[in-house]
Amino acid sequence: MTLPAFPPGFLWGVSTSAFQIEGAPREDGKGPSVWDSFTAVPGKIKDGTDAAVTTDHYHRYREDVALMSDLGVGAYRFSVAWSRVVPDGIGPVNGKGLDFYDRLVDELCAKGIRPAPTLYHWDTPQALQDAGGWLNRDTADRFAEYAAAVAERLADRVDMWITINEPAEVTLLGYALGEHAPGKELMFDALPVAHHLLLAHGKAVGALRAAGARDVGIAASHSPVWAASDEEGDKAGADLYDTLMNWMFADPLLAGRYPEGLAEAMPGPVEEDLKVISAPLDWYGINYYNPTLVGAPQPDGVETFGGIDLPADLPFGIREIDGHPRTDFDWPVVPDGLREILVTLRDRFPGMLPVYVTENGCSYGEPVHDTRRIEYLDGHLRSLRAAIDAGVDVRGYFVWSLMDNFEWAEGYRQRFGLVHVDYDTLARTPKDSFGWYRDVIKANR
Ligand code: GCO
Repeated sequence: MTLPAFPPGFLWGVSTSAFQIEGAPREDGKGPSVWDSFTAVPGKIKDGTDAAVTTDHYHRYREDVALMSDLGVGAYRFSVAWSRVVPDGIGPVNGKGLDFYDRLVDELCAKGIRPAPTLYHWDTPQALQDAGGWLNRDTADRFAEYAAAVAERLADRVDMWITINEPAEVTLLGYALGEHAPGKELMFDALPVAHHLLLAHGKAVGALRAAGARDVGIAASHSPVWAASDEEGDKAGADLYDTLMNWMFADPLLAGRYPEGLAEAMPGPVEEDLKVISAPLDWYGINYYNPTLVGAPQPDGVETFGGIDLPADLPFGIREIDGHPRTDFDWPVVPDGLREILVTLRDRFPGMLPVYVTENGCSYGEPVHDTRRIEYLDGHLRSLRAAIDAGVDVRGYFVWSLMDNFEWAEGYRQRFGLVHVDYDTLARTPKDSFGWYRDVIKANR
């Protein structure tokens, strides 16, 4: 059955991030990032790999832009590696690092594809980590300086900017659970990280606008949180999780306040900071993968969640979502969750900004005939269309990801691409989903 039509001007795109695709960790003056350090620690990456080469996009970007041109996308969301631009996190800008993004942007513009850079997709310069990383308030100022340097170089050709990707995952996976770089296991002592990331975002918005950047947004992960039952304990567990993963970030950004009880946990002049954090945006980006079923803590509950080992003493319990198919990452496939979270956001924030789905996609091992990916994307686009019908102002959709790449702690075990990458030869082969997405885009032109 063909998909329903999307509104005129709807933006079709694909997403990637620097660390996951670029390789070339030391080339042209790039400084080390926390992910370079983290992948070097034995045992952190489940398949024992690192991202020193990954898809070698740094050298093959022309080929990758040609693939996108063939796909017919209107926009490409990539990220800029902070430590290519400011190798030591502070001090001189590395012109050669910026040159790479300059060439990439030119190549995209020549093919009529809108560049949509993300300024931070998790690869903090190691030098800043050595000074505390996101536990240190100064990191927010360093980020704004870096944002200004990128905008000064690219704002004449870029009109879609994303400050930060998924502050919730950085806080949770990087600093609370230690599953991601920088590998801190601080549990609730990680809360200042959330505040500093939000502050960095707000300061970067100011720096970007001052440098003439137009169309500024953020990419935040959102998961509808379902309570395991109507019982008080389950509802309380679900509420707490919902607050920490969804509203601790969205409320400050979109309403200039923290959910009840959290402002007190944050460092610094919080009320003043909230004014910076809630600097007006042009749009809001959401990354959606699946809902989360949460209840009261239970001693015999699931111990892993999305491949992550959970500590035993959490104040909530994550439950398995039954009755839905699963991706090869073992994530439940629940297309309607996309409509649900879009409507929830619209209802929570009166006068909600236009929204882009900045990431949505799935890990399946099928090398080329990826029927299940087509089903996944088809279902999610129908769900997105239902949200538009319900009055949510969704302006575009970006598939995660253009091509298979380095999936963080999973290494190369998870393949999210529309394009298959052979990691021995680095050959790119479009999968069936690539042809399918091309047809969807064409039908909506
Ligand atoms: C994220 C990141 C991506 C991931 C993707 C699949 O959402 O975690 O933005 O870098 O690769 O989401 O896990």
